[in-house]
Order: sequence, then C-alpha cells, then structure tokens
Amino acid sequence: MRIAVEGCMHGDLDNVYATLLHLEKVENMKIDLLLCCGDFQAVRNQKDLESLNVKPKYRSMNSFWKYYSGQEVAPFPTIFIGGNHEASNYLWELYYGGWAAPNIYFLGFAGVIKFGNLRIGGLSGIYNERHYQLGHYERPPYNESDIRSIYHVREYDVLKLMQVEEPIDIFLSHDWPLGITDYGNWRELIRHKHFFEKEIQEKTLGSKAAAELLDKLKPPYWFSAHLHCKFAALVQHGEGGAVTKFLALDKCLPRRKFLQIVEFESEPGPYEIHYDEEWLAITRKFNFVFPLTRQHMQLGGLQLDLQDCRQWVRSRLNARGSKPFDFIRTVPPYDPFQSVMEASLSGHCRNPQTESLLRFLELPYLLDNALEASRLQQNPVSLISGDNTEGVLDGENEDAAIDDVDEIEELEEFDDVDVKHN
Ligand SMILES: [Mn+2]
Repeated sequence: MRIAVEGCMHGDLDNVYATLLHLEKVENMKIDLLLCCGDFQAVRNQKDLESLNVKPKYRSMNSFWKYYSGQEVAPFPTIFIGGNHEASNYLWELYYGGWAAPNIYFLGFAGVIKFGNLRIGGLSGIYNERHYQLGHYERPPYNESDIRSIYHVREYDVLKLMQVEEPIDIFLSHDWPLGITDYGNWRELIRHKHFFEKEIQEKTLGSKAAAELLDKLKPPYWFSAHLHCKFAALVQHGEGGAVTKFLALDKCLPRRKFLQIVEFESEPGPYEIHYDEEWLAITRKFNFVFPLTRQHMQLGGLQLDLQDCRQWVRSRLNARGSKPFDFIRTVPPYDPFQSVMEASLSGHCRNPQTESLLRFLELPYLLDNALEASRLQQNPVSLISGDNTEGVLDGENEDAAIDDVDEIEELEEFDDVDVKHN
C-alpha cells in the first residue's frame, strides 16, 4: 500500500490532488491514500469562513467547496485531522469523525480508524496549556476568543487516545510532539528556521499532549505539520524498544517539501475506511464524562474497564458492518455565480452522520447542549472532580509563541536560504 502524506492543506485540494495524479503518471505507480496533517480548511461556503481563524487577507474560499458540492471528486481516499486554521463549526459537527466530503474523511477531534489492515490514529488542534483542562465549551457562532480556543487540544480527547492498547500503525498530530527535535538534526533545522531556536533550547517547541501520546502509543510512523518545514526524527522508545519514524512536512507551495510517499506492507487493495472496534468502545465508555463547559476537569488517571464494552461494540459492528455512515450534505455549498449567499442559520447544525453514529453507540447527542453537559458534571463520579474555577479569561497573547507560522514567515519574508533549500 502506498500512502501519500502531506503537511498543511490550507484548502488547496486542487493542487495537491493534481500533484499526486502527476506523480502517479511519471512514476508509474498507484497511490492508495492521502493523509493530511491539519490546516485542511474544509470551508463549504462563505458562512464557514466566519469560523476560520485566519487574517482577513487569507480568508478565501480555496477549493474544498468543489469537493463538498460534488463538482469535483477526490481522486484518492483522503484522511485528515484538524489544525489551527479550520472551518471549526464544520469540524465540530463531525466531532467523532466522519465524511467531510465524498472520499474525504475527518478523523475527529481525536480518532482511530482502519484503512485496509492499517490502524490510523490522530489528534486534531494544537496544544495550549490554558485550555487543556477545560471542556469543549465553544459553540458557533464563535466570538473573538472562542474562534481561537476551539482548536486547542483538550485533555479529555488525549485521555481517550491514551486508552488505546492495540498497536497503532500511523499517528497524525498537527503540531509536533514536544521534544521531538532532540531526535533529529535540529541544528540543520534552525539554520533555515532560526526563529525556532529559542523554543528548541527552552524545550517548549511542540505539543506536550502529543509527546505523551507518542510515548504511550509508540507507533512506527508519526506525521505532523504546522511549522511549515520538513523535519525527520527517529525516536527509540527505551533500549531495544520500538522505534517511531517521525516526519513533519511543509505546506503545499511550489519548491516546498510538502509531500512524502510511504510504502506499507499490506494485502492487495482496493482498501476502505472502517470503524475501529477498540476506538468505538473507548468513545462509548468515555462519553459520560465528555466535558462541554468551561469548568476545569480533573480527568487525569481515569481508567475504565473496556472489556464488556468491546464485546458490545463487536456484536453491533458484526450486525451492521463497520463502514462509516454515508456522507450527507448539511449546508448549501458555495456558488461562485452567486455573489451574496442566502441568509442561513449560523448556529450549530446536527450532522446526520454524527447522529447515526451516536444512535449506533446508543449515546446521547451532546454537541449542541451545554445544559446536558452541566447536568452530567453534577453526577457524583468519584474519580472525577470538577472544581468550579472558570477558565482563565483570554488575553491577547493567549496562543503559544509559535502558533501561526504564516505570520512569522511573513515577517521573515522567506529568506534566501529558505527558498533554496525547499
Ligand atoms: Mn497550523
């Protein structure tokens, strides 16, 4: 099986697919899957642009809407996670994962799925300590603060991924695991990206949550994006332990290293995306502590026995099959011939895929319901203590130092070294 991995998509599906089709032709090979490590920008229409945290001059429709509307069809199965530039309202609809467009699958805020015999896991968003222990309290339409915190990783989602015991083949995170630069040629890295130097030396470059997951899951492959450069590292987990090949890739621009083809041993294709039994069991088991308010949650160390749940999920999957529920369009796609979009509701939309999955798992729908969430938190669960401290109010510089590489690069004006080497 041949998998293409790319860094940030930034809504440029047309160019990435064209590049891959060209590659298939000149190399005379078949690509089975495209993995994208975030900043996908699944913008369906102008309304979605309001939930995308980018500077006004980057607020453009790009090309996802064509694949959403059906005007174009993704030529390769595509799996992506979220980054920090997303149509966050749309990704929230698909919190548990689902088809963002035909043949384009969103892994969810956290998720594990199967593709052929491979198990692919991922964590969306970027790490920011200030919001880590809060619930998912943001609801569209987002205010100035929520539009930036919605993509900050929450401990709850990491905790779920920490329950995974069966081997993961590939893991995706948008920002790099904290400390990963120690395992690669960081001196070479800062020669091109000298604005990383301070954070590398202070050991603050990257996601603490991703580092914990890397240490727990020890997947053979880990791919990231976010910092808009290529960087490889080799992590040996203890003496004689498992090895993780880490690779970060650039964004899609001419002369930039944004794509890598990786080959995996597998049975002959074609391959399909399927639900993962262990992950669905974790999802079902942990839904009762799904935090949906600004309350601090102390979830650390929560352990639940999954065995009975595994059995239950297995029999449900055997009865229904494990293919994800079908894609369903929920909003009118962008129409380039219509300059102003018809007025539409800017609130949360219940995505039928999410509703079907929750019905399948016999779970309540909570994504639009803060009330339900606070009731849940009042339940006396001995292992979880929700103290009443509100999340710290958001200040101007709430994001980590390197949160938006576009901005830094703009300041740097792509120095010569950068262009030459990418
Ligand atoms: Mn990013």
